[in-house]
Amino acid sequence: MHWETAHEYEDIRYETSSGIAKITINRPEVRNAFRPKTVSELIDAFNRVRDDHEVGVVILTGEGDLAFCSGGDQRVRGHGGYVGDDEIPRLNVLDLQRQIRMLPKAVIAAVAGYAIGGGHVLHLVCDLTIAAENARFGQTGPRVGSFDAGYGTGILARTIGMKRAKEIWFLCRQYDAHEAYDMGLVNKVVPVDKLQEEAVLWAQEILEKSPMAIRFLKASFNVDTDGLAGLQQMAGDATMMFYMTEEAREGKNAFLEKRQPDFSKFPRLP
Ligand code: 2NE
Repeated sequence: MHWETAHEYEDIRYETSSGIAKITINRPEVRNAFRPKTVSELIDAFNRVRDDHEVGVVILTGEGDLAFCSGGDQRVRGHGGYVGDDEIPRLNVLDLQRQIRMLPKAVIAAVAGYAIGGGHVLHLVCDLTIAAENARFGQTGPRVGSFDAGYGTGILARTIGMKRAKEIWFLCRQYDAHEAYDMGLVNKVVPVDKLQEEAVLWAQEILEKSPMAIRFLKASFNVDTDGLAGLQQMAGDATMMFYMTEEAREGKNAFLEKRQPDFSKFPRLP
């Protein structure tokens, strides 16, 4: 697989190859912890993914074998959020979580090493997770004076069940890749040196499928959890499809031609 750099960033790498985008958190010196800039770059890269017709699947991963992501960079945690060069405290990773959920393309987390704290929530909001044998999962919030009680708890409980989700948050233990697999937290466990290859294989299998079907399925999995925002995503997808029909075009053309629309030829199916 030959990855081409699609855009240059400081804290992440954004590469593409044959319909797949690979986004790598590149701060191995802090186990790929994110600072506000890291998250801003991730948001920018995911926006590019959304607009890129060529890309159908994203692999989100961390640089090196030691960590996928260790959550928010505690060195820049200030009063009210994580503080960047602009000195504004932010929790912009929450925006990124929503963006990953709303992206109308599949996102696969490829996890080697630690997926901890906010890094654990990041893999959780991805559609699928491939774990390396050395992967370790867990939340640390109550130990380090933090919590993510949005997707961090809600999606976790929906993924592995309420009791296990509460255990993870209340005890702050770590779980290895096989325990995570048994809980339904990850889709597959592979040797560390096979992780990226396996993620690409899964991405390629998804790429062979109908993009529209994947888009609607992803939206449907999120629609109840995301409430009206989830419904908006799904309804927007339906509008997009409707715009592609002759029936919708008749409405637009009639308006532009200053005539009554004629919808009589369009069937009212059961
Ligand atoms: C990730 C973990 C378990 C790794 O342990 P280990 O033993 O493999 O490495 P070590 O020595 O702890 O870490 C290596 C270097 O990375 C830094 C460390 O301080 C250390 O630096 P040096 O001593 O070499 O200078 N490092 C690791 N994680 C960091 C982090 N998150 N921020 C800044 N520096 C970090 C172990 O390192 C660990 O437990 N890390 C902390 C995990 C954590 O508590 N994350 C924050 C959770 S809160 C959160 O993410 C969050 C939220 O709850 C709500 C909203 C947004 C974010």
